[in-house]
This record gives sequence, structure tokens and C-alpha cells, in this order.
Amino acid sequence: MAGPPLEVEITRAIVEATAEDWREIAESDVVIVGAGPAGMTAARYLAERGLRVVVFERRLSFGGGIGGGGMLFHKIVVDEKAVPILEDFGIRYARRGRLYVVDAAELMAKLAAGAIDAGARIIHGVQVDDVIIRTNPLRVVGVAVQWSAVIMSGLHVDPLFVYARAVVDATGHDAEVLSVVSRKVPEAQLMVPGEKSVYAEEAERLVVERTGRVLPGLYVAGMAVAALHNLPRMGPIFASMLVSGRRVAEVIAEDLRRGA
Ligand code: 48F
Repeated sequence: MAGPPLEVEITRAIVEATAEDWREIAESDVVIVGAGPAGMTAARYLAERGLRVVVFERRLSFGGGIGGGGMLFHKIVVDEKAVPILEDFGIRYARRGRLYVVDAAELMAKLAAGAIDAGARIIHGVQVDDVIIRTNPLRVVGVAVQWSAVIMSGLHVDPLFVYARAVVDATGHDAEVLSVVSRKVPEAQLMVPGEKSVYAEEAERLVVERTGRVLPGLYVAGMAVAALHNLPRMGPIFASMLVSGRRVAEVIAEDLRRGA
């Protein structure tokens, strides 16, 4: 018995399965913006706590700044504070003095696999271009999302909305979500001055220290922390990105548990 043509089945399978996912994504526990090292690390540690986690990544790839390695050399480094995280994800490393060298492609692939295997969804080609707020008291309760392709085309197309109990800005150097809030939500009194010049050791320490909640419902991890607090940059040492991702997951899990 002939069923529908294969082309019809292809379309139905993709559209129906996507719609099923998006029905759940629309009401998530945590939205993470950016599938760089901080975002993917956070996704894994949140998802493994049983939270419904979605990562929106505007590109069609994982890893953010990992892929470029150090000046396109295909290795990055971490220091010892990231070793337990590398172990959790099964990422191999080789010691060199006080540093550990990691293959950039392996880091990208295994961070993504770890997040997905823990239950997080990573959605590519989608850009977060606004937040959803509630006032009195002020709280971020989700994000507005749009296809990257639509934004690149310059067409005027309204976004869709994703509700979340926590939103994480893990967008890297430009702190895009925080920048939107600083521009469009004056009552948040948020300034995003941008990062300082290189001071690797201080940057590594301070990014982890300042990771956490920005406003009720809004959190920051990774290089966006440096942009928010005018911290120095550190270049291709990635330990603080991973530790910041794990740290923001701990803070969010605790806040959600307390209902904060
Ligand atoms: O830039 P990115 O890797 O941020 P990160 O996790 O790590 C920073 C390091 O890579 C490196 C460094 C430290 O060693 O200096 O730069 O803090 O990853 C950010 C991801 O977010 C995506 C972007 O494409 C990238 O993959 N992104 C940025 N803005 C948006 C976004 C947006 N508005 N919506 C969706 N994705």
C-alpha cells in the first residue's frame, strides 16, 4: 500500500517534531543565550538537575570563540580550576607547566554533547533580540526570539516568545541581552561599559567571582560578565568560561529552589 510520497513524509516529520519541541520550549525553566563555552557548560549542569533548559545560538555551529583557538591555532588552554569540568565532560587535556592544553574541536564537540546528553536542547539559527519583563517588582521572565536569517535579511518580522524562570546572558564579549536591557528597561539601571584590555590572571579570577544574578530572572556568565563589570580580557585561556558556566548553574538552581 502506497503511503504519502517520501517528500511529504520528510516535511511532515520535520514540522511535526519541531512543533512538539517548541510547544515545550515556549515554557522553559532556563533560557541560555549563546552556545559558547560558558553557555554550554551552564546548560549541562542545569539540565542534569532536571531543569528544562534551552540554548539559543544565532549561528549554525557550537562553541562561540572556541573554534578560533588561539589566533587560529587549534588549541586552547585552561588552568587547574577547569580540570574537574573537563573530567565531567570526558574532554582530554595535556599538562604544560601550570597550564593544560585542550584541542579546540574536541572542546566544542564534547561540551555540546555533554549539554545535549544531560537533556538540554540547543537550537541553532535563532537569535534572542529582546527580553520579556514584568514590572512592580521588575523581573525578566523570558526572551523574544527571531530566526537569524530574518534578522540578516532586514525584513520586518515580529518575533515569538519563550517564557523562562531564568535567562542567562552567555553571549560573550558583547553581552547582547544585558545591552538590550540597559537600553530598553531604564528602571533596571543597568550599564554595560564593555571589557578592559588584557590582564589574563585578574580576568580569570574576576569573571568567576562576578558571575551570577544581574536582576531577578536575569543572570550572566562568561565574557559577558567582563563586559558588564568592565573587567580585563584573558584571551585563549578558557578555564574561567567553564567555571563561570558551572557557577551560574549553581546560582540559578539555588534561586529556583528558594523561589527567588
Ligand atoms: O563568544 P562566546 O564564546 O562567549 P563565552 O562563552 O566565551 C568567550 C570565549 O569564547 C572567548 C574569550 C574567553 O576565553 O575571550 O571569547 O563567554 O559565545 C557566545 C555565543 O553566543 C552567540 C554567539 O554566536 C556565540 O556562539 N550569540 C551572541 N549573541 C547572541 C547569540 C544572541 N543575541 N542570540 C543568540 N546567540
